[in-house]
Amino acid sequence: MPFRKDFLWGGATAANQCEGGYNLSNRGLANVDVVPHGEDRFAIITGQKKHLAFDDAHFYPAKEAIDMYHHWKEDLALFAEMGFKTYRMSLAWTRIFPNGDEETPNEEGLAFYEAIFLECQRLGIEPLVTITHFDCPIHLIKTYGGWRNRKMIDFYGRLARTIFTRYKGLVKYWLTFNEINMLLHAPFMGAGIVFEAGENRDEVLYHAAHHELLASALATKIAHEIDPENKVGCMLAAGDYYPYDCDPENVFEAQKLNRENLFFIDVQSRGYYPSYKLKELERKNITLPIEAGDLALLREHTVDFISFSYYSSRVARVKSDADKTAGNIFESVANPYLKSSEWGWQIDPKGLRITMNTAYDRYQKPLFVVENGLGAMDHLKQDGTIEDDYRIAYMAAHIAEMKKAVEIDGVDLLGYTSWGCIDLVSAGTGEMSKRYGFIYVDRDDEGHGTLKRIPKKSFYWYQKVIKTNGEDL
Ligand code: BGP
Repeated sequence: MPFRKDFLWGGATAANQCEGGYNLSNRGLANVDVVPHGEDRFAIITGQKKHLAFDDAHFYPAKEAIDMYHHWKEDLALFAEMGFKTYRMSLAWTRIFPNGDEETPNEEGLAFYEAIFLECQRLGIEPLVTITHFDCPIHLIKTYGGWRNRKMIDFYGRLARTIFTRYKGLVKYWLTFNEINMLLHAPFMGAGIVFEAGENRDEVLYHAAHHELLASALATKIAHEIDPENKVGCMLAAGDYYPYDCDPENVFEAQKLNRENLFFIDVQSRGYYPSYKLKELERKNITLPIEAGDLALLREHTVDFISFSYYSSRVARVKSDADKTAGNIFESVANPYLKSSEWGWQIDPKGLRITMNTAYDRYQKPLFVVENGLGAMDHLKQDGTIEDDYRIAYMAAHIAEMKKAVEIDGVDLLGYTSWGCIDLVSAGTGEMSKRYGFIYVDRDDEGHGTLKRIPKKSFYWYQKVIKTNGEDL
């Protein structure tokens, strides 16, 4: 049998994309609440446009989303019906520390997540918790400038200590930062960074990166101190670069882009800054704000496992006149061998196996695929059903390759959580219509709908996959 007996099958969500209840239980505002959908969204997320409308959560996604705040019990019951062994979710930082820098946590927020974890325990579902999934309290952005400021490490450390203590015995698997490498590509989402005119952007980004890497190591340290049973993972937006062809220039370009993308995991897993990055920073005249004890913290508190999202592979080519393709924030050269999703993300199941092998060869630590899936337009038929065969085909092909990575290549894999197991708000578009779920949620891009949950055809397919431990795809 390829997958281990205790393989963690499940699905993944993020607080800001599904919870709603943005002002309930004394929750504070976060960056993710104030990013509009529509034309400015991409520019704001990626730091090309300064965003100043901080005082109002002015769009419905984070305000109400799919209102999991009030539907979580029903949603967990549906996950249990599918047979989930695990559920990946994130905590809204501002529900626990509304401003981010308080001494005392907000009890209502803590109790909200505790109830969810207790229900998971009752249902036999192991929670996999992302401490921050693109969220940063607005107060910390306004007052401290987000992760550019070293003080963020203390605030994050306090959050980590609070949740590890409170949820001891209920949660064992933790991820420190969702897609930590997004910090370099989407700095407002990844690090609460708003650039000032004339700033050296690279310098700001690498200072923020140093702080997040230290915060991740600190959280790992605290997690292990509080409960040696805790397992802490890093989380990367992954997807190997292929050389466009065998032109050595393109082969080298692929190697360069691959390690560039793996930089954060190199530090989180090996415990030190890789030489290629130190040389790059030297060339750019950037000095990392390293203080006494920093390097020891990174060295001594590396992660227990490597987790990543995988949606597509990418292509590297030195000449930049080639066709471009979309992807989660990353733009890449189009691969002529692959088909694309409705949003132009190229579909490459074999790329998952390749990406898994790269990560396992490099780090020799257990892997966890914590995001993968197809964003598509679903159509609710007159009879109330959704026949998402395209999603089933996508997932079956990816799981088949994942299986080969385990069975043939010997990769140690802890589990698989598909992205957006229930329809939720897209991070990229801020809209509902890009759906990933096994469960349809009646809600449209304008926020209309009954919020009714309807299992899709893929719901019953995934149920069978889990039941047969990946044998029947
Ligand atoms: C990842 C994020 C998720 C999720 C996913 C799909 O980068 O971690 O939050 O949203 O991508 O992206 P999108 O929602 O843009 O389709």
